[in-house]
Amino acid sequence: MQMTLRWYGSKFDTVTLKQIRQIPGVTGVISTLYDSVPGEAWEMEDILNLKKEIEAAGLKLVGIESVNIHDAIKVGTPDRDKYIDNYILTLERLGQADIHMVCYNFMPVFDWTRTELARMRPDGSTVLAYTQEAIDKLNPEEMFASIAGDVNGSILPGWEPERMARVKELFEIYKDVDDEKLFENLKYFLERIMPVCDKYDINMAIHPDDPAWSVFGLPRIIINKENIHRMMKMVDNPHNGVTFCSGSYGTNLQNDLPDMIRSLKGRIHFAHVRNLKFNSPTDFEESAHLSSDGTFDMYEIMLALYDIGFTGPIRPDHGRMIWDEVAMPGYGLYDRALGATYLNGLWEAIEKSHK
Ligand code: DNO
Repeated sequence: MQMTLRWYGSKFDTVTLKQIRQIPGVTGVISTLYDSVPGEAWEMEDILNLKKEIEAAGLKLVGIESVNIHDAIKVGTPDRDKYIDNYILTLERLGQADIHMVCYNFMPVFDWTRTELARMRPDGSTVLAYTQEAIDKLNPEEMFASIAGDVNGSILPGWEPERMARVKELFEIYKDVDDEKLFENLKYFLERIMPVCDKYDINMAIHPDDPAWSVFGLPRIIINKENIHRMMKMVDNPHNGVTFCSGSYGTNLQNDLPDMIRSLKGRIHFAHVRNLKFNSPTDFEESAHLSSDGTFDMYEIMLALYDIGFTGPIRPDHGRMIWDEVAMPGYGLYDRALGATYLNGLWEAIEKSHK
């Protein structure tokens, strides 16, 4: 595996490449053109500039998270091909720039959902948290307003203010889209992009829906083992794979994470590894990565990745806000650096004990 950190680019991130370079064992970053608009083709020059900046800091641009998908593609409107053509152009350019992993999601309207961005834990750290009760009480605009004060001046992926301003209209365009339709539209998209992925050896890594169930009545399909296997079978190509995100699949305690990993041998193209602490089945918070701080057995998760011969990029995921850091919720430096170091430690121990 290759340990990486997500980096939003020098215009948007409080964390610098120099800091990332100093985390032991982190050799690459996962980045994106954060101000790109879904549906537009990325310019070659912008891709190369991003790559150059990262390489100048002594790191490698290991993959993209995310190239976002235009709503027309998810809804399946008649103009979707134009946006898929642009997506293909972006993939072609990424391939030409020697970038071979793209993380994306197929969640309608929002990306991930949390009901609190700064829940205080007993040690004084603050974390992202979710309660179903809060979701059931609020509509999306109310929820956005309730978390907006805690963003620390950052723009949260999938929760951009321009998008929130159109939230009613977005719900309207998804009104006839159910799970089956979403699967169909995902299949159409994947079938169209696979030839370019084959040509440039680009691994597509779909990110799970987070939380792994329907929110605000919207369909959500990338939520469990059965559905991921359905997705991979419907377009059976090794480039059609997944981002295994323990914190997202793990929101549903029915998901057996090590078992899911073992069933995905050869198709996990990217791993996000983090822990959650459940206070009840419908209330969880994002704990430190350490097993004993949360609910998951992180050793078993890393062991499962080891057992399937995982060699792809991995990153610690959301960190707690600690040591008075002010950063995008979940994406500060300190706790993610601790997470990377802990995951590297587990990996080293697993490797050595298997020799
Ligand atoms: C949350 C992230 C997601 C993820 C996208 C992938 O912190 O894991 O925003 O990047 O869903 O497209």
